[in-house]
Amino acid sequence: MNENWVEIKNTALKWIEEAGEMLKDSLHNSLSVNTKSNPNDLVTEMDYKIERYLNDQILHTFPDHNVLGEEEAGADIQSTEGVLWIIDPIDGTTNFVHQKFNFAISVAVVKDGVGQIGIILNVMQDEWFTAIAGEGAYLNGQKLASVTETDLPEAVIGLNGRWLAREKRSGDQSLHTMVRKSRSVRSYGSAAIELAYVACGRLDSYISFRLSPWDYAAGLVMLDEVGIITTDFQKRKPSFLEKSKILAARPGLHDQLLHYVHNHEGFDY
Ligand code: 2AM
Ligand code: CA
Ligand code: CA
Ligand code: CA
Repeated sequence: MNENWVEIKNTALKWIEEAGEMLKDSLHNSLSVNTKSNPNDLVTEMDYKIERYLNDQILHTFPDHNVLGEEEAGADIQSTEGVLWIIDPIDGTTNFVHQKFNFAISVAVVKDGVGQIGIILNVMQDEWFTAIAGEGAYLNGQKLASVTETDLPEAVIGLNGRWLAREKRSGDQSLHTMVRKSRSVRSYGSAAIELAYVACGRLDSYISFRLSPWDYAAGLVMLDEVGIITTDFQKRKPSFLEKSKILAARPGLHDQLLHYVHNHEGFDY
């Protein structure tokens, strides 16, 4: 079957717009917040509510598609055969709870293992990052330019301070050296937003030591469209089904950064 990706993207945009309104409305009420793997790993009733809403819309409209989500959807999925939606109902739940700002809905559509659509909505900023494979990436309808090469001394890197603390314990210094040699680092608390920021040039790179497909699937489609190189720390293409380390960077810079992170394979939370 030949899918009409433009039509599917436009349908998804309507659902995501609705979901974004649900999230904005929820900020007026008190939220039930729980922890998952550790005390810093938060989940709210809205994470479940938004994922269920998107899951139900997708399966109602496209009964032969599959859905993989962070909270509940598709926990048994082991293959990217057919059409697979990969969704993160709230990326940046800690921001959602603590800052009520800088959180996103991230939706990707993948067919037979190839990313076709990527949508990231920065909910409170009303910023829509969208991409269809081969058709370019857009920010609020404006086409994003292809990126050019850059070097570490001119680079602003998205990086969570957690990983520097982790390196300190390990005795290694290469990440610290990388930060010192860079122009600056930033940490926004949402992997999807940070990847979108690399796509539109606000960041030159984003690095994370442990992410899941719903954190980066939409970003991958977008970054490919503007010429950003996105791999794990061994320069492999990140998986749509398994956790991965993520190094997204402009050409030239990507190889320079690999040198500083490639020996951090064992790093986790
Ligand atoms: P989340 O908000 O959807 O959980 C925080 O720096 C970024 O890392 C967010 O994009 C967050 O996604 C992601 N992340 C992935 N695994 C995480 C974990 N175990 N705890 C906290 N954040 C996690
Ligand atoms: Ca989470
Ligand atoms: Ca996430
Ligand atoms: Ca999430």
